[in-house]
Amino acid sequence: MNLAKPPQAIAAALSALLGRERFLTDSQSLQHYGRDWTRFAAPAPSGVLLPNTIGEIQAIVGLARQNGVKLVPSGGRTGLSGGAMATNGELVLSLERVRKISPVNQAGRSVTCEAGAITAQIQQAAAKEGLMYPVDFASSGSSQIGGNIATNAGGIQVIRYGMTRDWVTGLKVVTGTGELLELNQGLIKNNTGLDFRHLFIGSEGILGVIVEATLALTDPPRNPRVMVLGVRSMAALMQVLASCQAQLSILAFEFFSDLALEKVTAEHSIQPPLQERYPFYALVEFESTSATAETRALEVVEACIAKGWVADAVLSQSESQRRSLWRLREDISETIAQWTPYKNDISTTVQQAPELLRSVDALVSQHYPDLEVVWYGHIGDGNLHLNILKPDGVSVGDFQDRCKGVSAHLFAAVQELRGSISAEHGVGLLKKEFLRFSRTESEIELMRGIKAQFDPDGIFNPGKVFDP
Ligand code: 2HG
Ligand code: ZN
Repeated sequence: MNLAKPPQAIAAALSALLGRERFLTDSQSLQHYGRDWTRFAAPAPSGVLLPNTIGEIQAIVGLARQNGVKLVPSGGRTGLSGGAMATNGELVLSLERVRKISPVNQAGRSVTCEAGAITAQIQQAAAKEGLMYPVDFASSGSSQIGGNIATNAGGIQVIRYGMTRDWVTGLKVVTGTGELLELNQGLIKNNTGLDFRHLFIGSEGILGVIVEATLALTDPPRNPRVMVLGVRSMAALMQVLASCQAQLSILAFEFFSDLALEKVTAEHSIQPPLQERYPFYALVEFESTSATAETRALEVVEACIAKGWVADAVLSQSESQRRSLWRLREDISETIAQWTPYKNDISTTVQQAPELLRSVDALVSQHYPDLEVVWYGHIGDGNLHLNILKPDGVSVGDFQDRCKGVSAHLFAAVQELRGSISAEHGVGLLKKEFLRFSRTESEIELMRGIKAQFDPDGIFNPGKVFDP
């Protein structure tokens, strides 16, 4: 690893500000804090900063600005596009100590928390008061709310509750000038010109650093139940989605392929959910609000079986069975990480999802006949995760080069459908060379202009999303 050193002048000032225990330069810390969950670039930060307060963050930004030093804001580093990677001598600005969660506001149904608060702890704080923060995903035990907001994280119940953006009612951010902005103050109603909050949500740390957020909360669903359905084709999957949408109170509609199921069941030594194997599985979660809701769900499944769309099904009979069925879907990403997968995270409108599936399927059979391809995702949101597994004996570099060649075809197909090359993981380092498949040159130029307004010296997360 290339061990860059922080410039002398700033090193002395940072030591004075944070002390040696909160300004780390040992190689283990640089490795740990310099990377996220992606494995395609080597971490090479020059130091790691662990501020305790927003005031310290402002002081750090002031020092970085005076000395031309770059900062990479860093949360739980569970991202999948390299947005929190520090690969070029930057200082990592970790939010992990700035993590206070204030008491839940019952009347306002909201909670204010500092950026380093862990997502699951916010969910627990809300649950204690009988409320719910509904943006949920497999990494919620280690992801931090600031990172979720910076990437506008999605997850497994977007079909019902939307993305992170839909739950942020207030933000405090420190911009590239060191100024602290308070955006929307937790207000539900505020029509006073441009809403900068929404520029920071999904900005991937390029405009400044999110330091605090106020989040809206909602009621938890009543009696959620999960069904796993064996499905013979992707076309049938979309018919099942339409039936469930029309007749059930859906909380999630996810899918995974048989190879995804095979990997997860082998990894955890568990039984597959159905007696036989099918090419695809739909995981449907629905709210069972009345005595008739379960009967209605069974009727929907029976009708789908009669039409030939569903081959077999299982319905959770207890909370523990519901959780076990969810693990079949939620554990896929972590299970396949051992194959250093090349990840695609694409979307179209839901109505165009069958077309997306068809064209992606054709490209996969043409370009990857020899490789293991794992399909899964939030198909109820039109979002598909396509993971290509690296075969043994092939270097990460060679594998990535081969997959990137195919990405150009894949993203052209996405562009044709006016979809997105990054539905929920962000652009970061990994997808920036493909950004033009989803955004026009003039839009990217506007983004550069907006960055220059908030971060005139370009100190925040340089080289992420687009080149300067
Ligand atoms: C999921 O939906 C996550 O499980 C991760 O967004 C997807 O690893 C992936 O490709
Ligand atoms: Zn996902």
